[in-house]
Amino acid sequence: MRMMAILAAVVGGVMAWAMAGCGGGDAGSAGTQAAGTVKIGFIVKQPEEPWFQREWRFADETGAKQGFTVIHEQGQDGEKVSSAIQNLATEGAKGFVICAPDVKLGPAILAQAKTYGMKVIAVDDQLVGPKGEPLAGVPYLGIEAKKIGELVGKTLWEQMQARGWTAADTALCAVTYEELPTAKDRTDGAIDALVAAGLPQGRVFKAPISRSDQEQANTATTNLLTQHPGVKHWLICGMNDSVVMGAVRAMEAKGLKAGDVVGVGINGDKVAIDELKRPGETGFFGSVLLSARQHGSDTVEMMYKWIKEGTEPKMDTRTSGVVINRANYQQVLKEQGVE
Ligand code: FCA
Repeated sequence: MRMMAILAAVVGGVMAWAMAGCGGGDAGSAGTQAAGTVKIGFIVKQPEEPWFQREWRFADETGAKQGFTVIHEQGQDGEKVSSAIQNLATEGAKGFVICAPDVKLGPAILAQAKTYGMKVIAVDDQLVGPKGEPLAGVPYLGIEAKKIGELVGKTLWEQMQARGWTAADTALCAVTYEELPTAKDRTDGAIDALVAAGLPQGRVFKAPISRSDQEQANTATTNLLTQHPGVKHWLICGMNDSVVMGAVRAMEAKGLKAGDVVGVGINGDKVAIDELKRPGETGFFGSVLLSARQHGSDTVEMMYKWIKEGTEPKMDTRTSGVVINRANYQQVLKEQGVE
């Protein structure tokens, strides 16, 4: 009986979900190809973010090399994701890679994909089931979030030591987004590494946000600064470059000097690179450069083999990152073939 009720709720939810998508999508196809060519969708939660544009670019390149078409779709919210999936079905796509706007949409996304016989791979943000567990049957490629966060923490600690700052004068502003597991793992990693190195837990202050967004990070940090006016030097961590940049800008606006702020982002995307290129002082120290190439390229390649040869992708793939700063970013970007 209980099972039936759950089933009815799920089916009802899926129908409402699919109906919400009747408006159609806004595809940006990567060129016209011969009939019979495999088409793969690539849905991203924040198309305006440089990280996702990089992923798209590498996915396109791999498609062009291997002879399949990548269709870009925007999925900023549940309705848009649903429209995107419907649009992909109309275009004849056999599967899609997705970074969803909310990982809890996982079951609805999978159910809708199944109605069209499409395969799903999650990238960056792992889709979850009803209890927050990784969604079964959906391969995932993401970052080693905890380790990358630890690398941020280690870098912040090194900078704190290099500047001779004491724990009494210094605090960590951790811009947290704890509803998203990959974001929580990143900031937890940074906090753990700093505390393990010697920063007292009492010097860790969280500025919570509810989406990866520079504006939100800016507001949350401004509020935090108001609560802790006595802190002389700030360390900053967050889930990515945009978020850390939002915090850095909030500190600048409060009149903190660049020399009293060390922010380390994650992604190594345009937001970070533009800041590293800027002449003069800024509190944005560096970033952990991730491999957008692996994320964009490997996911579509895995999908292509899955569709074409029936080769099931590895269920869980994690990628690593390297620290970039003003001194090494040009060299590292060149080595990695970015920009
Ligand atoms: C998340 C973030 C992106 C990037 C990616 C690997 O989706 O929103 O900025 O860090 O993970």
